[in-house]
Amino acid sequence: MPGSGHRVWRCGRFTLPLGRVHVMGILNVTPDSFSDGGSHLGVDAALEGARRLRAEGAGIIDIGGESTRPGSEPVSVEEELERVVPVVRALVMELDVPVSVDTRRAEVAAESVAAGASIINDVSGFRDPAMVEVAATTDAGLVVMHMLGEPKTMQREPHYDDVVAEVCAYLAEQARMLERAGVAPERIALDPGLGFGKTTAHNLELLRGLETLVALGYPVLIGASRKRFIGEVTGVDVPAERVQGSVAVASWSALLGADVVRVHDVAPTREALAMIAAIAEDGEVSR
Ligand code: HH2
Repeated sequence: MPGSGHRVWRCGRFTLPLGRVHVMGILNVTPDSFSDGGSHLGVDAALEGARRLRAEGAGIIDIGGESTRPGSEPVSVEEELERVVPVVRALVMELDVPVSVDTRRAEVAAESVAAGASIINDVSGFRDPAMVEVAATTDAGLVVMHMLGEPKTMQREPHYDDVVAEVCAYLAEQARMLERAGVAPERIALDPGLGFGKTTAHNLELLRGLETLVALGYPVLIGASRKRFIGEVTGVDVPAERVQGSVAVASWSALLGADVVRVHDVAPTREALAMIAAIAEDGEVSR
């Protein structure tokens, strides 16, 4: 796979070597994922989900307490804190794996890091100065994602003159801004935000042009798993059945130099990546 050399992604107490692809397993603690029940039931169900992801070989677990699907309404900070922080705390106690928190809220990010999370995954790309402050005052790894507008409105006729150039320019500028705020560059990973204010054609163009993003020199994360554009290409309507299309995108991304893939279906993704690694003869077949 193209050149990550001996670079690393620093995420709190974890230093992730680049040059092999890390699988980030998705653990959504939103009510639509784990139906009704109080917060205790939420923690138990989340722990069980995390154990399963880990057993399948996830190297990072990403916890999200707010749905960012197109058209979704934001939840209150209090509710997000209640959903996410106890799960972070429980997971960090039980599993020796970097825990990532998928949030746009500075309070949620700060409390999650205090509870042991190692990565802040911000789908709004650290636009909020309070988020930048949290980034600068912790040592967590950061995922800086590109999103056009807000989840509620982002799919209303998104337009770009050159989607690859615009997304890369935005991410490079956000990375520079974080570095100016005092964040070490080895902590920063970039994500083009597939499906976040992008048509199917935009998503495909971003994947085709992935090397331009990789060339910026930061670790690159790709989150395509089960997304609508995969359904549009493959004709598979049910998100949970979009496994093959999702694995294809993860494989393509790995070949073009992505460092992390964020997925629901960890086991099949790992199998595909192991096969690619074996063919590439980099000696890391057991990833
Ligand atoms: N996609 C989703 C959520 N978080 N984070 C990053 N860095 N990159 C992504 O592509 C990304 C993300 C949306 O997917 P999902 O978790 O399946 O849905 P929801 O946000 O509704 O929980």
